[in-house]
Amino acid sequence: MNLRGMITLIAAIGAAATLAGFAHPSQPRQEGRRPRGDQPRGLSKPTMSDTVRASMYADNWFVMYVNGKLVAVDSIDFLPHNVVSVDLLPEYPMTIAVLAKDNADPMTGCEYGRQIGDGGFILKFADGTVTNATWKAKCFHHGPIDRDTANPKVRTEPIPERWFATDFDDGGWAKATEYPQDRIQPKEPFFQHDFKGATWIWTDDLDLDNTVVLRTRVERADWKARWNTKPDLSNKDVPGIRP
Ligand SMILES: [Ca+2]
Ligand SMILES: [Ca+2]
Repeated sequence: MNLRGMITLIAAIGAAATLAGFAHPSQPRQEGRRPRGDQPRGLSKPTMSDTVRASMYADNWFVMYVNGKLVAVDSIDFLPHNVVSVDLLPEYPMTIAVLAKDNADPMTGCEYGRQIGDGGFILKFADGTVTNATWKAKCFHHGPIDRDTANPKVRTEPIPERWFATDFDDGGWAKATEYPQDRIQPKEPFFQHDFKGATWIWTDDLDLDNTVVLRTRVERADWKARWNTKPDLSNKDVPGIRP
């Protein structure tokens, strides 16, 4: 090949490369791809290795807030009994607030007509947090009073507006009562999850206290977030989701 032929060949290769889209580094290789270099230096993001798995089982239903934010709702109101597992990005100190309900008619406190049902709640986080008697517990719906199913009456107390808040004062509340597993008799899903070290809790009346709030605060004095990013989004504008 003479010089002229060589120049023609090089020009042809260049034109083909341009058409293929990878000869000009200024062109994005993929449309819509975020160009590099616009992330602040020193940005550290949380990853799944920073999260902990949380597992909860309620007889019969619960809603859970962590650090004032709604993080889990039992997806099944009544039966079958189920375990709810979610991934949490923990930050300490960590306030956990659970509102749990037994299956009980609000007017009578009974279920299946004139039956008295029992409650129960258990929780384990992969960071070692478990339910036990260090938790606080308070009843907001009790009945049927004196186990009188023939003439059932209930006693109620309004649930405080900010029962889930980190700064809510539960100092006057009693400690939770622990219950042995054979008193609760959990169903099969319980045994398919890791609740080792956790204890069933409720108020001191597993049968008649039908709506309870359970709270605790987990301290980790030496804990520091590995990440330095904060959410830019706000979900406080979603009605019914977060206060
Ligand atoms: Ca009950
Ligand atoms: Ca029940």
